[in-house]
Amino acid sequence: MKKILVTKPFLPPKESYEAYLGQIWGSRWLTNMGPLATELEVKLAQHLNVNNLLFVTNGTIALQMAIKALDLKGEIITTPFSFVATTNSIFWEGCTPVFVEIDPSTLNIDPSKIEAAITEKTSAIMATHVFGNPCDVEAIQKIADKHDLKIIYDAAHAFNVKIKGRSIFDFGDISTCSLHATKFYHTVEGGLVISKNKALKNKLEYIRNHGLNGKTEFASIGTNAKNSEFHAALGLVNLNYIDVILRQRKKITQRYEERLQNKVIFPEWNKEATQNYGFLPAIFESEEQLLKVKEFLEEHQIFTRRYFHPALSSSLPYMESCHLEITENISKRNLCLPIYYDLSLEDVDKICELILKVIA
Ligand code: T4K
Repeated sequence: MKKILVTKPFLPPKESYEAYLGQIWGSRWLTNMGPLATELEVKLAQHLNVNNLLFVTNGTIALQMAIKALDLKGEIITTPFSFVATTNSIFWEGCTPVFVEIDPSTLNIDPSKIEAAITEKTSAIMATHVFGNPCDVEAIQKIADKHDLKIIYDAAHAFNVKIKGRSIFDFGDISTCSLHATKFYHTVEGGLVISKNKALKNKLEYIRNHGLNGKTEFASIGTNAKNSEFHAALGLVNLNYIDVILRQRKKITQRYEERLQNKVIFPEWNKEATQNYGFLPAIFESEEQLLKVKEFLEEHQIFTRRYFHPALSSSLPYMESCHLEITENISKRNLCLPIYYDLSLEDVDKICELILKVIA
């Protein structure tokens, strides 16, 4: 029986990558923002139609850099329904995460509950566009303006998504993205930091390179968040496949939706936004039902993932637990089903059939 995992990284034809290897061997420029990393930054900024984009090592350091560049202190309001990197980055930068409930239909932070969590120590809101589904950016911006707070969007899942024709990375003070192998578009390991103005971009550029401004002068504290020519090369090749990957993932998503409609709940997508079909979250009636489905699929060598369970608000050993009813409920019932570029529709049918056998 063949194994089907929740995701499988896209790889282009080997020869297209090898062509870049020739260039790297010729130049002996391997890292420290070489020609390929620089070219990738330019091409990504064009593709996404954003200014002030930086290519970095991964989506986690991108978040840490964002907190550092905005000089955030004290409390940061955030979502408990995300990958642990969102909360970790807040802790890592010496700030305190304050969790706010999610909206059970979109799975994103519920803007109507943010104001009640604001204290005099709050410096920012860090919200995740979960599974690439945009948060209510207008409502969040209004709250931030009223209380003079910064906004960081963890857009790790949201590459290529647009809201009313505008890149999702264009909202908030800084948006970050993950270009990890498991993502819709990837550079093996990689991340992006997109900031709203040139001054912030300059600051982030220094931070990315040890705080150096030029060769000997230090502009600020810094870290090493530079990515390599090898990663950039794969990014350059993969950029040519975005449209075909998107088309294929859309077909797969639609097939799941057709087969499973009225049997599971799919999160409500932001009506003004496009999708990238990066994940296939399905919410089951109960945790018990989800576990039965998961186990049955595993018996057939099909592996799903409980992104994001357990909820961050009740599971981190370095943080006091808090009980958030809606988040915990969703977190127990959400299962991410397999989706990747070369998953066949026949396999999707088979997965759905098995699921229906359990829940019908
Ligand atoms: N913010 C959010 C909201 C995020 O979701 C993430 C990362 C970040 C920030 C941080 O970004 P990065 O620092 O990672 O750039 C995975 C990814 O490692 C992680 O990037 C991602 N989110 C998270 C949602 O998922 P795991 O621990 O679930 O990955 P793993 O190794 O279990 O892989 C998942 C599946 O993919 C497996 O079934 C096997 C398959 N796989 C994986 C890899 C790495 C392959 O077939 N080939 C591979 O090379 O975290």
